[in-house]
Amino acid sequence: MNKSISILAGSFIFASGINAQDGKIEKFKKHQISEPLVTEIHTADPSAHVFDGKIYIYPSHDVNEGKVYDSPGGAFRMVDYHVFSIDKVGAEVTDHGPVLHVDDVPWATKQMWAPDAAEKEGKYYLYFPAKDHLDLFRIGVAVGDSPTGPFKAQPDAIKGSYSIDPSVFKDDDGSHYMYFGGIDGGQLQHYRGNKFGVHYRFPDENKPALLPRIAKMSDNMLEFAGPAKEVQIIDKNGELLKGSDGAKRFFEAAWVHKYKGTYYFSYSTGGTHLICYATGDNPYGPFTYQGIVLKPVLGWTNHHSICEFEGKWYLFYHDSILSNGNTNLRSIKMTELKHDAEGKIMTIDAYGGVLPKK
Ligand code: FUB
Repeated sequence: MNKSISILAGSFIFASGINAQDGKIEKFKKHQISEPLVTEIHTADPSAHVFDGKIYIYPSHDVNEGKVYDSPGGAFRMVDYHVFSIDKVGAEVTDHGPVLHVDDVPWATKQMWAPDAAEKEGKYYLYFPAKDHLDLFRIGVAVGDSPTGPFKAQPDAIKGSYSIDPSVFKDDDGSHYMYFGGIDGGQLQHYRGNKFGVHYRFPDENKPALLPRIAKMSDNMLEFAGPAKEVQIIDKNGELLKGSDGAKRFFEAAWVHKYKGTYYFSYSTGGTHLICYATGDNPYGPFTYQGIVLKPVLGWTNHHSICEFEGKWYLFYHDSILSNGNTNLRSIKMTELKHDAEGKIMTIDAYGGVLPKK
Protein backbone atom coordinates (compact mmCIF):
# COMPACT_ATOMS: atom_id res chain seq x y z
CA MET A 1 0.00 0.00 0.00
CA ASN A 2 1.30 3.43 -0.88
CA LYS A 3 2.37 5.42 2.16
CA SER A 4 -0.01 8.22 1.28
CA ILE A 5 -2.96 5.85 1.40
CA SER A 6 -2.33 4.64 4.93
CA ILE A 7 -1.99 8.14 6.33
CA LEU A 8 -5.36 9.09 4.89
CA ALA A 9 -7.18 6.08 6.23
CA GLY A 10 -8.14 7.49 9.61
CA SER A 11 -11.28 7.47 11.64
CA PHE A 12 -13.95 9.92 10.58
CA ILE A 13 -17.01 10.30 12.67
CA PHE A 14 -20.10 11.86 11.22
CA ALA A 15 -21.88 13.56 14.06
CA SER A 16 -24.96 15.42 12.85
CA GLY A 17 -25.17 19.17 12.49
CA ILE A 18 -28.75 18.76 13.51
CA ASN A 19 -29.60 15.30 14.67
CA ALA A 20 -32.71 13.52 13.48
CA GLN A 21 -32.55 10.93 16.23
CA ASP A 22 -34.53 13.07 18.61
CA GLY A 23 -37.84 12.42 16.87
CA LYS A 24 -38.19 15.94 15.55
CA ILE A 25 -38.17 15.03 11.87
CA GLU A 26 -41.85 15.85 11.42
CA LYS A 27 -41.26 19.30 12.90
CA PHE A 28 -38.36 19.87 10.52
CA LYS A 29 -40.65 18.95 7.65
CA LYS A 30 -43.37 21.26 8.90
CA HIS A 31 -41.09 24.26 9.41
CA GLN A 32 -38.65 23.88 6.49
CA ILE A 33 -38.52 27.12 4.53
CA SER A 34 -38.01 25.29 1.22
CA GLU A 35 -38.94 21.91 -0.18
CA PRO A 36 -36.34 19.71 -1.90
CA LEU A 37 -35.91 20.75 -5.55
CA VAL A 38 -35.33 17.15 -6.63
CA THR A 39 -37.07 14.12 -5.16
CA GLU A 40 -36.34 11.33 -7.66
CA ILE A 41 -32.70 11.02 -6.67
CA HIS A 42 -30.55 12.38 -3.83
CA THR A 43 -28.53 15.50 -4.62
CA ALA A 44 -26.14 17.68 -2.62
CA ASP A 45 -23.57 20.49 -2.81
CA PRO A 46 -25.54 22.57 -5.33
CA SER A 47 -23.46 24.92 -7.48
CA ALA A 48 -25.86 27.24 -9.30
CA HIS A 49 -25.21 29.53 -12.25
CA VAL A 50 -27.32 31.49 -14.67
CA PHE A 51 -26.46 30.67 -18.28
CA ASP A 52 -28.57 32.10 -21.13
CA GLY A 53 -31.28 33.31 -18.75
CA LYS A 54 -31.85 29.98 -16.99
CA ILE A 55 -30.64 28.65 -13.64
CA TYR A 56 -28.45 25.56 -14.00
CA ILE A 57 -27.56 23.52 -10.93
CA TYR A 58 -24.52 21.24 -10.75
CA PRO A 59 -24.84 19.09 -7.62
CA SER A 60 -23.25 15.96 -6.26
CA HIS A 61 -25.38 12.84 -6.81
CA ASP A 62 -25.66 11.01 -3.49
CA VAL A 63 -26.04 7.24 -3.63
CA ASN A 64 -27.18 4.72 -1.09
CA GLU A 65 -24.13 2.49 -1.01
CA GLY A 66 -24.33 1.72 2.67
CA LYS A 67 -22.02 3.22 5.23
CA VAL A 68 -18.57 2.15 4.09
CA TYR A 69 -16.07 4.16 6.09
CA ASP A 70 -12.99 3.09 4.12
CA SER A 71 -11.38 6.51 4.55
CA PRO A 72 -12.37 9.88 5.96
CA GLY A 73 -15.62 10.74 4.21
CA GLY A 74 -15.49 7.33 2.52
CA ALA A 75 -19.25 6.79 2.80
CA PHE A 76 -19.75 9.47 0.14
CA ARG A 77 -19.22 7.08 -2.77
CA MET A 78 -20.73 9.07 -5.60
CA VAL A 79 -20.01 7.93 -9.18
CA ASP A 80 -21.66 10.46 -11.49
CA TYR A 81 -23.24 13.87 -11.97
CA HIS A 82 -26.65 15.05 -13.18
CA VAL A 83 -27.41 18.63 -14.27
CA PHE A 84 -30.68 20.36 -13.39
CA SER A 85 -32.28 23.54 -14.76
CA ILE A 86 -35.05 25.91 -13.73
CA ASP A 87 -36.67 28.48 -16.06
CA LYS A 88 -38.39 30.48 -13.34
CA VAL A 89 -38.16 30.43 -9.57
CA GLY A 90 -40.85 28.06 -8.32
CA ALA A 91 -41.19 26.35 -11.72
CA GLU A 92 -40.60 22.66 -12.33
CA VAL A 93 -36.99 21.49 -12.13
CA THR A 94 -35.69 19.62 -15.19
CA ASP A 95 -33.28 16.73 -14.68
CA HIS A 96 -31.01 16.58 -17.73
CA GLY A 97 -29.79 13.15 -16.69
CA PRO A 98 -26.29 11.81 -16.11
CA VAL A 99 -23.63 13.98 -17.78
CA LEU A 100 -20.38 12.45 -16.54
CA HIS A 101 -19.52 9.10 -14.91
CA VAL A 102 -16.35 8.21 -13.03
CA ASP A 103 -15.75 5.34 -15.51
CA ASP A 104 -15.36 7.98 -18.23
CA VAL A 105 -12.67 9.90 -16.37
CA PRO A 106 -9.31 8.30 -17.21
CA TRP A 107 -7.48 9.44 -14.06
CA ALA A 108 -10.29 9.05 -11.47
CA THR A 109 -11.24 5.98 -9.46
CA LYS A 110 -14.03 7.02 -7.09
CA GLN A 111 -15.84 9.64 -5.03
CA MET A 112 -17.11 12.26 -7.46
CA TRP A 113 -17.67 15.02 -4.90
CA ALA A 114 -18.96 18.59 -5.11
CA PRO A 115 -18.63 19.97 -8.68
CA ASP A 116 -19.03 23.36 -10.30
CA ALA A 117 -19.34 24.68 -13.85
CA ALA A 118 -18.30 27.70 -15.90
CA GLU A 119 -18.96 29.05 -19.37
CA LYS A 120 -16.54 30.74 -21.73
CA GLU A 121 -17.09 31.60 -25.38
CA GLY A 122 -19.88 29.07 -25.86
CA LYS A 123 -18.07 26.15 -24.19
CA TYR A 124 -19.05 24.77 -20.81
CA TYR A 125 -16.61 23.40 -18.27
CA LEU A 126 -17.55 20.98 -15.51
CA TYR A 127 -15.01 21.00 -12.68
CA PHE A 128 -15.06 18.11 -10.22
CA PRO A 129 -12.97 16.47 -7.51
CA ALA A 130 -12.39 12.73 -7.43
CA LYS A 131 -9.84 10.32 -6.00
CA ASP A 132 -7.01 9.09 -8.19
CA HIS A 133 -5.32 5.67 -8.06
CA LEU A 134 -3.36 6.75 -4.94
CA ASP A 135 -6.60 7.71 -3.15
CA LEU A 136 -5.62 11.34 -3.38
CA PHE A 137 -8.24 13.88 -4.36
CA ARG A 138 -7.46 15.83 -7.52
CA ILE A 139 -9.61 18.23 -9.51
CA GLY A 140 -10.60 17.45 -13.05
CA VAL A 141 -12.36 19.25 -15.86
CA ALA A 142 -14.73 17.98 -18.52
CA VAL A 143 -15.84 20.03 -21.53
CA GLY A 144 -19.22 20.31 -23.26
CA ASP A 145 -21.02 22.38 -25.88
CA SER A 146 -24.07 23.03 -23.74
CA PRO A 147 -24.71 23.74 -20.03
CA THR A 148 -26.31 20.32 -19.81
CA GLY A 149 -23.41 18.46 -21.34
CA PRO A 150 -22.61 15.75 -22.06
CA PHE A 151 -19.13 16.56 -20.80
CA LYS A 152 -15.92 14.89 -21.98
CA ALA A 153 -13.25 14.59 -19.34
CA GLN A 154 -9.69 15.69 -19.98
CA PRO A 155 -7.25 12.74 -19.80
CA ASP A 156 -5.51 14.07 -16.69
CA ALA A 157 -6.47 15.99 -13.58
CA ILE A 158 -5.62 19.69 -13.59
CA LYS A 159 -1.88 20.00 -12.96
CA GLY A 160 -1.21 21.42 -9.51
CA SER A 161 -4.73 20.66 -8.25
CA TYR A 162 -5.49 18.79 -5.04
CA SER A 163 -8.18 18.42 -2.37
CA ILE A 164 -11.88 19.03 -3.13
CA ASP A 165 -14.78 21.40 -3.72
CA PRO A 166 -13.76 23.46 -6.76
CA SER A 167 -15.86 26.52 -7.42
CA VAL A 168 -15.19 28.84 -10.32
CA PHE A 169 -15.95 32.55 -10.10
CA LYS A 170 -16.13 34.74 -13.22
CA ASP A 171 -15.13 38.33 -12.55
CA ASP A 172 -16.51 41.31 -14.45
CA ASP A 173 -13.40 41.48 -16.67
CA GLY A 174 -14.01 37.90 -17.86
CA SER A 175 -11.22 36.32 -15.74
CA HIS A 176 -12.08 33.03 -14.05
CA TYR A 177 -10.72 31.97 -10.67
CA MET A 178 -10.99 28.55 -9.05
CA TYR A 179 -11.37 28.34 -5.27
CA PHE A 180 -10.86 24.92 -3.75
CA GLY A 181 -9.96 22.94 -0.64
CA GLY A 182 -11.60 20.89 2.05
CA ILE A 183 -10.39 19.56 5.38
CA ASP A 184 -10.44 16.05 6.85
CA GLY A 185 -12.02 13.84 4.13
CA GLY A 186 -10.99 16.58 1.67
CA GLN A 187 -7.30 16.02 2.59
CA LEU A 188 -6.26 19.70 2.77
CA GLN A 189 -4.51 19.08 6.10
CA HIS A 190 -1.93 17.01 4.21
CA TYR A 191 -0.72 20.02 2.18
CA ARG A 192 1.54 22.93 3.04
CA GLY A 193 1.55 25.47 0.28
CA ASN A 194 0.93 23.21 -2.70
CA LYS A 195 3.04 20.29 -1.47
CA PHE A 196 1.63 16.99 -0.20
CA GLY A 197 3.32 15.47 2.84
CA VAL A 198 2.28 12.30 4.63
CA HIS A 199 3.47 13.89 7.86
CA TYR A 200 1.46 17.11 7.46
CA ARG A 201 -1.49 17.17 9.84
CA PHE A 202 -3.77 19.76 11.42
CA PRO A 203 -1.90 22.77 12.81
CA ASP A 204 -2.17 23.49 16.54
CA GLU A 205 -5.47 25.04 17.52
CA ASN A 206 -3.76 28.27 18.58
CA LYS A 207 -2.09 28.63 15.18
CA PRO A 208 -3.68 30.06 12.00
CA ALA A 209 -6.27 27.68 10.59
CA LEU A 210 -5.78 25.87 7.29
CA LEU A 211 -6.65 28.10 4.35
CA PRO A 212 -8.61 27.55 1.14
CA ARG A 213 -6.82 27.96 -2.17
CA ILE A 214 -7.31 30.08 -5.28
CA ALA A 215 -5.88 29.71 -8.77
CA LYS A 216 -6.57 31.87 -11.78
CA MET A 217 -7.70 29.75 -14.73
CA SER A 218 -5.73 29.73 -17.97
CA ASP A 219 -7.32 31.21 -21.09
CA ASN A 220 -8.42 27.76 -22.27
CA MET A 221 -10.06 27.04 -18.85
CA LEU A 222 -8.29 23.67 -18.65
CA GLU A 223 -5.31 24.55 -16.45
CA PHE A 224 -4.26 26.81 -13.61
CA ALA A 225 -2.55 29.91 -14.99
CA GLY A 226 -0.04 29.70 -12.11
CA PRO A 227 0.47 27.93 -8.81
CA ALA A 228 -2.47 27.99 -6.38
CA LYS A 229 -2.25 30.54 -3.56
CA GLU A 230 -3.71 30.53 -0.07
CA VAL A 231 -6.81 32.66 0.57
CA GLN A 232 -6.50 34.50 3.86
CA ILE A 233 -9.55 34.85 6.10
CA ILE A 234 -8.94 37.43 8.80
CA ASP A 235 -10.79 38.92 11.74
CA LYS A 236 -11.64 42.61 12.20
CA ASN A 237 -8.14 43.18 13.67
CA GLY A 238 -6.47 41.80 10.56
CA GLU A 239 -5.40 38.55 12.30
CA LEU A 240 -5.77 35.22 10.52
CA LEU A 241 -8.54 33.08 12.02
CA LYS A 242 -7.14 30.30 14.19
CA GLY A 243 -7.90 26.60 14.41
CA SER A 244 -9.65 27.34 17.70
CA ASP A 245 -12.11 29.67 15.89
CA GLY A 246 -14.11 26.56 15.02
CA ALA A 247 -17.35 28.41 14.28
CA LYS A 248 -15.63 30.86 11.94
CA ARG A 249 -12.65 29.25 10.24
CA PHE A 250 -12.74 27.61 6.79
CA PHE A 251 -13.45 23.89 6.42
CA GLU A 252 -14.80 23.31 2.85
CA ALA A 253 -17.34 24.50 0.23
CA ALA A 254 -15.74 27.78 -0.89
CA TRP A 255 -17.92 30.04 -3.03
CA VAL A 256 -17.51 33.63 -4.23
CA HIS A 257 -20.14 36.10 -5.40
CA LYS A 258 -19.76 39.79 -6.10
CA TYR A 259 -22.31 42.26 -4.80
CA LYS A 260 -22.03 45.99 -5.42
CA GLY A 261 -18.30 45.70 -6.15
CA THR A 262 -17.47 43.66 -3.01
CA TYR A 263 -16.24 40.06 -3.19
CA TYR A 264 -18.11 37.75 -0.79
CA PHE A 265 -16.20 34.59 0.08
CA SER A 266 -18.55 32.07 1.73
CA TYR A 267 -17.71 28.61 3.07
CA SER A 268 -18.66 25.80 5.42
CA THR A 269 -17.15 25.56 8.90
CA GLY A 270 -17.42 21.74 8.90
CA GLY A 271 -17.90 20.39 12.42
CA THR A 272 -19.72 23.53 13.56
CA HIS A 273 -22.04 23.13 10.55
CA LEU A 274 -22.34 26.78 9.53
CA ILE A 275 -22.07 28.59 6.22
CA CYS A 276 -20.13 31.76 7.02
CA TYR A 277 -18.87 34.60 4.87
CA ALA A 278 -16.05 37.09 4.70
CA THR A 279 -15.60 40.06 2.36
CA GLY A 280 -12.74 41.54 0.37
CA ASP A 281 -11.98 44.01 -2.38
CA ASN A 282 -10.41 41.60 -4.89
CA PRO A 283 -10.70 37.90 -5.81
CA TYR A 284 -7.53 36.89 -3.92
CA GLY A 285 -8.49 38.40 -0.58
CA PRO A 286 -7.70 38.79 2.21
CA PHE A 287 -11.33 38.40 3.23
CA THR A 288 -12.55 39.76 6.53
CA TYR A 289 -14.94 37.56 8.49
CA GLN A 290 -18.46 39.03 8.62
CA GLY A 291 -20.98 36.50 9.88
CA ILE A 292 -23.27 33.57 9.22
CA VAL A 293 -25.13 32.96 5.96
CA LEU A 294 -26.87 29.70 6.91
CA LYS A 295 -27.35 27.99 10.27
CA PRO A 296 -26.87 24.20 10.60
CA VAL A 297 -29.13 22.00 8.50
CA LEU A 298 -30.37 18.48 9.10
CA GLY A 299 -27.37 16.21 8.39
CA TRP A 300 -23.64 16.75 9.02
CA THR A 301 -22.57 18.65 5.92
CA ASN A 302 -23.57 22.17 5.01
CA HIS A 303 -22.67 23.24 1.46
CA HIS A 304 -24.11 26.01 -0.64
CA SER A 305 -23.82 28.40 -3.57
CA ILE A 306 -25.14 31.91 -4.10
CA CYS A 307 -26.29 33.42 -7.38
CA GLU A 308 -28.36 36.27 -8.78
CA PHE A 309 -31.36 35.63 -10.98
CA GLU A 310 -33.69 38.27 -12.38
CA GLY A 311 -32.60 40.89 -9.85
CA LYS A 312 -32.85 38.73 -6.71
CA TRP A 313 -30.20 36.70 -4.94
CA TYR A 314 -30.65 33.04 -4.04
CA LEU A 315 -28.97 30.62 -1.68
CA PHE A 316 -28.75 27.02 -2.90
CA TYR A 317 -28.12 24.51 -0.12
CA HIS A 318 -28.99 20.98 0.92
CA ASP A 319 -30.32 19.05 3.86
CA SER A 320 -31.27 15.47 4.70
CA ILE A 321 -35.01 15.91 5.30
CA LEU A 322 -36.05 13.70 2.40
CA SER A 323 -33.99 10.78 3.72
CA ASN A 324 -35.19 11.33 7.30
CA GLY A 325 -31.79 12.59 8.40
CA ASN A 326 -29.34 10.32 6.55
CA THR A 327 -26.21 12.47 6.20
CA ASN A 328 -25.15 10.59 3.07
CA LEU A 329 -28.47 11.11 1.28
CA ARG A 330 -29.10 14.80 0.86
CA SER A 331 -31.45 16.96 -1.21
CA ILE A 332 -30.83 20.33 -2.82
CA LYS A 333 -32.99 23.34 -2.00
CA MET A 334 -33.08 27.05 -2.74
CA THR A 335 -34.29 30.14 -0.92
CA GLU A 336 -33.97 33.88 -1.37
CA LEU A 337 -30.89 35.51 0.17
CA LYS A 338 -30.93 39.17 1.15
CA HIS A 339 -28.14 41.70 1.61
CA ASP A 340 -29.15 44.50 3.98
CA ALA A 341 -28.59 48.20 3.29
CA GLU A 342 -24.96 47.90 4.44
CA GLY A 343 -24.36 44.83 2.31
CA LYS A 344 -24.46 42.37 5.22
CA ILE A 345 -26.02 39.01 4.40
CA MET A 346 -29.13 38.34 6.47
CA THR A 347 -28.66 34.99 8.25
CA ILE A 348 -30.93 32.20 7.05
CA ASP A 349 -32.41 29.48 9.27
CA ALA A 350 -33.62 26.65 7.04
CA TYR A 351 -36.33 25.80 9.58
CA GLY A 352 -37.72 29.28 10.11
CA GLY A 353 -35.97 29.85 13.42
CA VAL A 354 -38.36 27.44 15.10
CA LEU A 355 -35.98 24.55 15.53
CA PRO A 356 -33.92 23.20 17.04
CA LYS A 357 -31.63 23.34 20.00
CA LYS A 358 -29.35 20.30 19.86
O1 FUB B 1 -20.53 15.69 -1.06
C1 FUB B 1 -19.28 15.26 -0.61
C2 FUB B 1 -18.64 16.28 0.25
O2 FUB B 1 -19.49 16.57 1.37
C3 FUB B 1 -18.45 17.65 -0.39
O3 FUB B 1 -17.40 17.68 -1.31
C4 FUB B 1 -18.28 18.46 0.82
O4 FUB B 1 -18.34 19.84 0.61
C5 FUB B 1 -19.42 17.95 1.68
O5 FUB B 1 -20.65 18.54 1.36
